[in-house]
Amino acid sequence: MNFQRNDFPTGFLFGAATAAYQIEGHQFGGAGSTHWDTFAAGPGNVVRAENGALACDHYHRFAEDLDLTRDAGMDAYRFSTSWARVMPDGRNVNPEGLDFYDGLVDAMLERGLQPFQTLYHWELPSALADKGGWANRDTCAYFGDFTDVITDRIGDRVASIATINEPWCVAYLSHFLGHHAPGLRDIRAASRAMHHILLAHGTALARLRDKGMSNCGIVLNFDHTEPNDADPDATQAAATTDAIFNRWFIEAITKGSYPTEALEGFAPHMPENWQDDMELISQPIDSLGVNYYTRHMVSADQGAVWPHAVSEDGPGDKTQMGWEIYPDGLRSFLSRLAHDYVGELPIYVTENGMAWNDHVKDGVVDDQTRIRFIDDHLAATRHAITDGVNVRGFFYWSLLDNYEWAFGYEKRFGLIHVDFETLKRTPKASYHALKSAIAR
Ligand code: IFM
Repeated sequence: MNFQRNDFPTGFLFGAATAAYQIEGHQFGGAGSTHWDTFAAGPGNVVRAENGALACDHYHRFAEDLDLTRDAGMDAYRFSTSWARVMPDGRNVNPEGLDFYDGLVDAMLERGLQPFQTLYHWELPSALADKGGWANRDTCAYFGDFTDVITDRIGDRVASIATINEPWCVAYLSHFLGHHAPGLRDIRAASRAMHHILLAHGTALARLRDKGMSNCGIVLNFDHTEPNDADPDATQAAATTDAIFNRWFIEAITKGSYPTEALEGFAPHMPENWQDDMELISQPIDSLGVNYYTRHMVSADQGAVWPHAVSEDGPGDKTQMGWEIYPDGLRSFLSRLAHDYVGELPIYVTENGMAWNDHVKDGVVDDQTRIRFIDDHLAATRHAITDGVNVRGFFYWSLLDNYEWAFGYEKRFGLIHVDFETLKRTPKASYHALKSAIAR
């Protein structure tokens, strides 16, 4: 890598991120069925109908995984606490689930890793999905109850709590585009989910404030969006796409409003009196998590219904996901967020990474493309810091190869290779390169 730890401000955190369902093994420890289990069981939804039942078996191997995180010289570890593990039916507590996270947090602290918790990284208990999931307003209050339960157990030891991971994926990708659980293509359900996921954030944040927590935020994903050509309709389509993907959540949280371009489509289907929730949604946060992966080019499709837009991957080199590698987009978002929305508020890059078709050969995974990827995105982060943006840390996605949702186990994002037959962990060349760069 072309940087060293001291190229970043003192106290800048380097870490890796994971999420519960993608690594733990949901069949263990009394966790309840989630809407991902049922989505995966439906034909054509997930590659080979794979699910998170075993995943990386982190449930039994977390000590080894955290040893590897510590040995890489990392400062922090981003993880999520599965609602369905802690409350299998979404309402009643599973003591084993609480014990697991209690031990996990202690194991991080024993290794000198700051625990960065995310409350919801997509494991909606099936019992709540049956009642309408995120289209149902009641789910927000239930999420508040889950927040209370898990925070009462581990809140005294976590460095940071993010309420929701990537609300765009929870709401739009899952209820409008149908690519993630629950796999709906329904504008009414999508409009409600777009609002309710923010109401859940606001509800959880209020519960956390009641407990005196002052290390709270949310993790949003951003996708660099540009018009594909000079056609004014393409410019409009790109603006609408940007409003849905990049502005809806951050504007609600920081300004208490939704962008007009997005409301044009959603307003007729929104829950009644949604405006009354905006005060709760826009309570101040303590930090913002930014997930960034790629750029999309947008063309107009006036023959189609709203949002009259078609997105395609940008023209540059692609990852195994087919996503364009576009580090400038990260710099641009960090600056845009500071300038337009959060000012001096601490920002963490909570996810950035790439999938590649990695193989172990003679005990080695030589992932040079990932080394360049990380280097270039950390350079973009450094540029943003030089531009005056208050970026406090960077978490690579992901520590381990894992369950990549609708793509099953096929896409490998990890710094550490996982053989899904034997579950053997093999640190990749990128793990070793990052370790050398961030060594003290
Ligand atoms: O694997 C996901 C993660 O769960 C959320 N952010 C994007 C990653 C890569 O697709």
